[in-house]
Amino acid sequence: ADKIVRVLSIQSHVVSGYVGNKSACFPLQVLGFEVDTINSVQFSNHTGYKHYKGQVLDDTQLGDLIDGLKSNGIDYYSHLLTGYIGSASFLQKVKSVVEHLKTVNPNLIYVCDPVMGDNGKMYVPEELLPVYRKDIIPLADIITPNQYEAELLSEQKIKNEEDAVAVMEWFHKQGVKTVVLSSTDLGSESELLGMASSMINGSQNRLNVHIPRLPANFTGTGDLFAALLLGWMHHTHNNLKKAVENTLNTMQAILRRTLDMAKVEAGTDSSLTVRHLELKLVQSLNDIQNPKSKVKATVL
Ligand code: PLP
Ligand code: PXL
Repeated sequence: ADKIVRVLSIQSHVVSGYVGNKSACFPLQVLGFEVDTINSVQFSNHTGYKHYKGQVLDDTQLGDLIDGLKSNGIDYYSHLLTGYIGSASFLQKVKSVVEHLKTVNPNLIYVCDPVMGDNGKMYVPEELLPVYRKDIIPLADIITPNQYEAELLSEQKIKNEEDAVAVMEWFHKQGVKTVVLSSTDLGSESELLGMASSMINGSQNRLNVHIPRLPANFTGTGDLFAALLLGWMHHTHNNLKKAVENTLNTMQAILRRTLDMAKVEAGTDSSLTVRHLELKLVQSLNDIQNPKSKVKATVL
C-alpha cells in the first residue's frame, strides 16, 4: 500500500469562494492526500471584492496550533504547503514551524509559494521580502514564484529565457531543488510561458511550457497551481515534466470551465464579475483526477 501522505497547508480561508486553502484543499484530497489546514486568515471572501471582513491569525496563535498538534504527537507531515501570508512576524513563525516539522520528519517536503505580488505590484508588506529571501527560501524544497516574485527574490530581471534560467539557478544555489516559474510574460499575446528546473540527486532537468492565456482575471489560480504541483510531483516520483504537464492540463480545464460557466451566469450583455469568476472546482472533479494531455512541456 502507498505510504500515508499528509499535507499541512498554511493559507487563507474564505467563507465564500475559492482562494488559499479553499482552492488547494479539495484538489489535494481528490489526489489522495490527507490535508490538515491552518487558516492564516479567515475572511468573508477574497480581497478582490468591493468589501471583505474577517480575522487574521497572529504568530502566537500559529504557535499555539502547532503546540497542540505536538502535544498529541500528531505533528508528522509528509508535506508542508504555504501560500499567502500577510505579516512578517507570521512568516518568521512559519520558519520555526518548518524547522520543527523537519525534526519530526527529516524527509518533509516543503512547497513554498512565495506570494507577494504580480505584474510589478506588491500586495503584501515589503518587510516580507527579506524574510522570504533569507529565512524561508533556504528551507524550501519546491518553490512556485511567478515572474515578479522570482525577480524580487533573486534581485534579477527576467527579460528572456536565459535570464529565467539564471534566476532558477539562483534558487538552486539557495538549496531549492525544484523551481517552477508558474507564469512569465516571455510567451506571446495568446500564451504565457512557464519555466521549470529541478536539481535532484545531482541530475538537472529544465523545461519550458506554453500556456494558453484565457481572456479573464481569475483569483486563486496560483494557489491551485502550487497544490496541484505538490500532488503531481509526489505521484510522478518527481518527474518534473509530467508533474508540470498534469498541473497545467488540470488548470486549463478548470479555468475554461470557470470562464464558460461565468459567461452563462452573467448573461450575454453583462460583464464578468469577480463573483462569476470564482473557480469552478467542485464541478472539475474529473479534470483533477484525470488531467488531459493537451499542454506539453519542452525539455531544454
Ligand atoms: N493563469 C494561467 C492561465 C495559468 O496557467 C497560471 C499558472 O500556470 C496562472 C494564471 C498563475 O499565475 P500566477 O502564479 O501569476 O498567479
Ligand atoms: O489567491 C491569493 C489570495 C489568497 N488569500 C486571500 C486573497 C487572495 C487574492 O486575492 O484575497 C485572502
